[in-house]
Amino acid sequence: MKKNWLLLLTVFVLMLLIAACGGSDEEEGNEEASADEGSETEETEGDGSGDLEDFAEGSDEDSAQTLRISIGVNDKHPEYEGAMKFKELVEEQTDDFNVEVYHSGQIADDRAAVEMLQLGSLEITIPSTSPMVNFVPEYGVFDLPFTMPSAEVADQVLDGEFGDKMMGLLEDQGLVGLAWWENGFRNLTNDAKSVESIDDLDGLKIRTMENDIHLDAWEEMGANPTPMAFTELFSAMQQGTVDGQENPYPTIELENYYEVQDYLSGTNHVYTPFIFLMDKNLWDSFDEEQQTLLKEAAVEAGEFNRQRSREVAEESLENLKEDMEFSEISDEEMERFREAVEPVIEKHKDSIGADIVDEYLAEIEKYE
Ligand code: TK8
Repeated sequence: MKKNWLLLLTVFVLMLLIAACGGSDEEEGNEEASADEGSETEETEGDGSGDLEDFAEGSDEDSAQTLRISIGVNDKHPEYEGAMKFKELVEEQTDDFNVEVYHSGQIADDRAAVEMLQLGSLEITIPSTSPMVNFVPEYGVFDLPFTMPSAEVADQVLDGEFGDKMMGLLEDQGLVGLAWWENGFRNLTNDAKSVESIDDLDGLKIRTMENDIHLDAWEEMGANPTPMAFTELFSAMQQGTVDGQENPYPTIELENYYEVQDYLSGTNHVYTPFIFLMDKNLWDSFDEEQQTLLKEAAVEAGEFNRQRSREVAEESLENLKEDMEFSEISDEEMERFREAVEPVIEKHKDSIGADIVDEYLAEIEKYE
């Protein structure tokens, strides 16, 4: 009798054990499936451009540090091409990092992305310098209208002592600047009328970046400017909240602004750099070899971005002339634009820092 009980008990315990083992196999089955799924998705995308789900996951513990890059423009833009070049250069040289690129402001607009770097919730962003005035007022020097004569002079000023000095100002903000990239020369578009003279700007509602110098400049030129994040711009034009905006030709074409704007004017009123930024705490956590690799990759990818930006700018202007009414601004009219904004340069000299403005203008003259 006792033996039977013992036998029964053993069988019962065994069954329990088998049941427990059977459950875990099942789970294992699931993980493999999802891993397959994950890699499939990754495979299909294959270009490392992540989506928000990937973003939320961040880096997996056991392997490479994930460097997530946030940019505002879309995946057709020369800035996106540059970011993918950076990914390629880094991942071909080391297994320490894997780079994910989030375009079209999926994660945040320029200003919010910089704040995320400061909070340590994002690794890299490459914003225009204009929203950076909200963090480092000296960056307003790049927004002084009609000061930069050409992209080539811009390269020399940015890649020289002045550029290094401006990068040095980022550290107090918990940021590190690794390279200067190109957004480009900005031009005006609108859906109300052709703009060939400063008088045509009268009352035109223009979206500007979140930057007081741009606001003051357009006001001085007679327009009615309103600051807005890039991520809100297309729908604002579609809904008629604004009449127009200003951006380089690649952005106007590749973000399809010609679908909601009829008139394009070759104002070339400001040259806007992009700046490649990283969270300083993260940067300080890397060893010298890793820092050198990332810096060199950011600079090399930046050179590629600049070259592409200039090629695309030429192509975009030709394409846009097909879809929009293009107005060249005459020299004498351009002179009137310049005169109109002179008070703005004077007004903002103090907020930027008179020494910075003088040094910047002297550097431009040196290379012109
Ligand atoms: C994209 C912006 C954009 C800029 C603007 O994030 O806001 O108009 O020219 O390129 O940086």
